[in-house]
Amino acid sequence: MLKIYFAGSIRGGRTDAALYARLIAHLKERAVVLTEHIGSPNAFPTIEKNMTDAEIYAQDIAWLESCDLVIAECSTPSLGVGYEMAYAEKIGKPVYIFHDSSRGPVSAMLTGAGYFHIAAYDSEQALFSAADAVLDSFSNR
Ligand code: 6K6
Repeated sequence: MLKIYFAGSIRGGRTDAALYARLIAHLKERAVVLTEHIGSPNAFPTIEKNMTDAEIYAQDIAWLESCDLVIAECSTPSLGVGYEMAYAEKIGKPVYIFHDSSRGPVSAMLTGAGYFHIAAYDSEQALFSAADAVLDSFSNR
């Protein structure tokens, strides 16, 4: 089964945590999501009390190395998500970035890189459909 590394903001802000959870549940109908915890309803820092930062980093890098693709929801800017996307680019993993069109463009470092697949969405249904199209393209490979 396809292995997805889902990236979303944690310390950058949990405004979109419920959206991450719904998108992760949708993706899990067809794929394995390695990073299910990103949708945890608990607010930072409650969710972090069981792991050191070094353990979090090591686990996430191992998951990035083993995934088939990265899907990042970038409506809430996050330093960690930016780092993960740059790391994924360096190791050649496909990266699909989704963001809410009403909340402004994503960083020029992403749009300007020429590497990332970037799509703005204007409704949750449009986001799910765009994610489905990504999964379709992988299942046809
Ligand atoms: C447990 C449950 C939810 O969160 C935790 C512990 N914290 C983290 N666990 C796993 N990955 C993390 C954690 N904190 C940050 N990350 C990684 O960085 C995730 O893969 C996110 O995509 C990204 C978020 O970065 P920040 O800068 O917004 O925290």
